[in-house]
Amino acid sequence: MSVESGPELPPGQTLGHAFIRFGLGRFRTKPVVCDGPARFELRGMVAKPRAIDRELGTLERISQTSDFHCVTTWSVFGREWQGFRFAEFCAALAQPLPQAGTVVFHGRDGYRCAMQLSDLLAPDVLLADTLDENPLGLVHGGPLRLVAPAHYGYKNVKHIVAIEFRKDRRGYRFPRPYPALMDHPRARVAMEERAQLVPNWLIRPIYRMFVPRAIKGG
Ligand SMILES: Nc1nc2c(c(=O)[nH]1)N[C@H]1C(S)=C(S)[C@@H](COP(=O)(O)O)O[C@H]1N2
Ligand SMILES: [Mo]
Repeated sequence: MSVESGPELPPGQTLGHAFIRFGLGRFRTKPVVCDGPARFELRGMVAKPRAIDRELGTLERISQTSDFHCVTTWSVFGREWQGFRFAEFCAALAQPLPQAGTVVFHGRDGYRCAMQLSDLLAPDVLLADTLDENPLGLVHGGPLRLVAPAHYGYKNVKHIVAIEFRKDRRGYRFPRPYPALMDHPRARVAMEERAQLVPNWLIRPIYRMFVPRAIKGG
């Protein structure tokens, strides 16, 4: 029996399958080197733009068990992540300027996605380097990824190479060839903010059709 809804499942989500490597088209299949320590460029409206690597180790290490919800309607429950709180990274290392309101995460595979800075300060938002006690590898976004459980999977950028603080979203586009409409500025799972303008009753079945292909190709 497939579970279509339940007390713990957010609206429109299904408990489908194991936690697989998931990605959109060319981003999923693009070869990515993901070994070595986490290292990324801190860019934009911050006190001091620079490369961040060992500095991350000065932050408190935390473990968190959270659920994961892909916008294409599959969910997985209870994965244990380890890493650093984004809020602490912000306060201690990034130190964004007062005008900064948006953060763009860039992945090694060319994928990128923006979130509102205020959403990223929630205590369950992590820069994660470990999943279920194993270092993050190719499948789940090594060496460092974003984990923002209250937001759809597409906001949880994997293989982070740059974190860019911006004033607003102008000049920022969802990665080609995907239309900007597929990106919601907040993408909160509980509010079912899957996309912009397109209604959920239409987008759910369309996304569901793409899931088997995305898994198989991975
Ligand atoms: N760099 C990068 N990050 C990404 C993606 C991607 O293709 N490339 N796909 C996004 C999507 S749509 C989802 S659902 C999650 C999937 O995470 P997983 O591969 O760990 O299951 O990663 C997100 N972050
Ligand atoms: Mo996704």
